[in-house]
Amino acid sequence: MSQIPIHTPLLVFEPNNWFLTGKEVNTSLKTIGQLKGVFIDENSRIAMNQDLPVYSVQTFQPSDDSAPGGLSIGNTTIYPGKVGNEFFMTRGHLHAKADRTEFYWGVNGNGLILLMNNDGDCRVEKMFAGSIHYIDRFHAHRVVNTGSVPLSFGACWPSDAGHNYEIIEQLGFTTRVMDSKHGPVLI
Ligand code: M6P
Ligand code: ZN
Repeated sequence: MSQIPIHTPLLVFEPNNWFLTGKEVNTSLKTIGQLKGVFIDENSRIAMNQDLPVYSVQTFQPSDDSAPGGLSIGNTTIYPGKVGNEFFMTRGHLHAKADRTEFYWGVNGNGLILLMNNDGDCRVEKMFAGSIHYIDRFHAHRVVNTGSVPLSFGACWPSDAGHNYEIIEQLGFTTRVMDSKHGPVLI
């Protein structure tokens, strides 16, 4: 018999419900009430059920390793829905250390990722199960669920990247994704 132990993995990505399970996975929910100022139609947002979930975020940072070289992994699920005519989406952020990059990959559903550079130019890519997206340095990033089922995506980023939400709160994304008679449109 081998003396070398075989360990169970730290984390499991459940293929049936797109949920990360593991001892130190942190799970949080963003509700309509927590997303003040994120959507263009603030009156519609205020009129909605403030406890309605918009998206859940799961993150795992091995041993709290935020020293350079460490990686974190996450899983985000954006529920289908709209505020006014604007599709549910993440807040979006730039990294606090803005030269840090990230990968996102689509796991379920359909949507768009917005990648905005310092000049406010937005690159928009389709997100779907199997799509892979490279978030380059100095690019703010946000994901929009344009479909009728939950949009789940994975993410992997340097643990020391941090989140800068202020810049998005002040300047916003130059591109928004709205529903229309003809389907999703970019404005
Ligand atoms: C991904 C990662 C996380 C991020 C989450 C939700 O899982 O990029 O770092 O927190 O998406 O995005 P946001 O923080 O912009 O709401
Ligand atoms: Zn990021």
